[in-house]
Amino acid sequence: MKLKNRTITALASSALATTLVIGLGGFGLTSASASASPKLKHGQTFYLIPKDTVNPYETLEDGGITAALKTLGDKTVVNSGTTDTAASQIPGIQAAIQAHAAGIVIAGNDPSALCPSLAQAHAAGLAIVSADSDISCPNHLFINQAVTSTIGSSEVDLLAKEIGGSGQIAILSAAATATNQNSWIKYMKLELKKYPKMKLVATVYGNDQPAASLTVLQGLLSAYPNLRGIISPTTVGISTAAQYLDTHKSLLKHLTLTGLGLPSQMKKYVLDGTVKSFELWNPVNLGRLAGFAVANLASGTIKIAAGQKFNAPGLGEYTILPAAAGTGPSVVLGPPFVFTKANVAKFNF
Ligand code: RAM
Repeated sequence: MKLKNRTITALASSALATTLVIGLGGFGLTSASASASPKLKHGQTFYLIPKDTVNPYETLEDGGITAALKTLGDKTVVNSGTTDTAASQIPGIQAAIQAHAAGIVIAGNDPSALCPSLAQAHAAGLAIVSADSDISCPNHLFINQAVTSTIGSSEVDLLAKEIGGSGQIAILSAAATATNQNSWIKYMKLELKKYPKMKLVATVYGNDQPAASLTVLQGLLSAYPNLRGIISPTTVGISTAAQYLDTHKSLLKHLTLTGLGLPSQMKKYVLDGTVKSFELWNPVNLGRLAGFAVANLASGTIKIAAGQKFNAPGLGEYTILPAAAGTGPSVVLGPPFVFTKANVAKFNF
């Protein structure tokens, strides 16, 4: 993907906004921008149910949601587990219902296992937004970080460019049930058809836990000594693999790592040459967009229907897209961004 100065400026300035939002404990958005949504209700409570409460990516996203909702005088409660399973998210949904919350923002650890609980939440009148990782149930809006097919295809294209479009490759993913990674992998497989000499030999799952990611990575390396490339579409997987390759540099003679990472975690490995390029979006902005979306739904200012528009102060106006390719009504934050040695140090998320 070509780097565009405009995009760099936008991402970097939103990184600056991130500093303000996070650095000031959530008071970063101005009242002028908040007043852009005069009809929104204030003083509501929302439950945030991330994949888990320990992944730094999820924490950044939740920080963005909380910052956005604070500008409206709303409160957030984060309630999830420490492992990426649907079972660890169900208590959070039940707690939101019990607390008569106005809405839920959830990153699905599983496409369908959460649906019975979410149906109860919908019946109790809660607005439901999924962000980062979708769920397959009706009656919710998905806030997508970027077009799903583009995330998958661009990761394959990045790796193909680096390894000359040939050799054995593997995927180091997150939880085996994660909706987002599985959708991206589906599009990776389609894109691989363009590269007949690149062969996907294995997909392994580190459950978005550093220790488990390291174990499956080591298994991969011993099972496939001729592996030329690894795509890790998870910030936990790619940072774990980068750390391992950094201390086993002889592997770099034949092995290339790419995927989706946080620039703050990957900077060291890009600057020292362990990783050449990887992708992501701004997770804080994804959270801010999800926060304004759930506030609008809970205030009744928009419906979950294609063409409905809402303002996300500081980010712009967004339009709900029609259901397509297995995804229900959704909103897309923007294109993924490629980080390299030339730009990785500019970002602080
Ligand atoms: C991990 C999580 C998250 C994903 C990022 C790229 O932190 O799995 O869901 O969006 O990676």
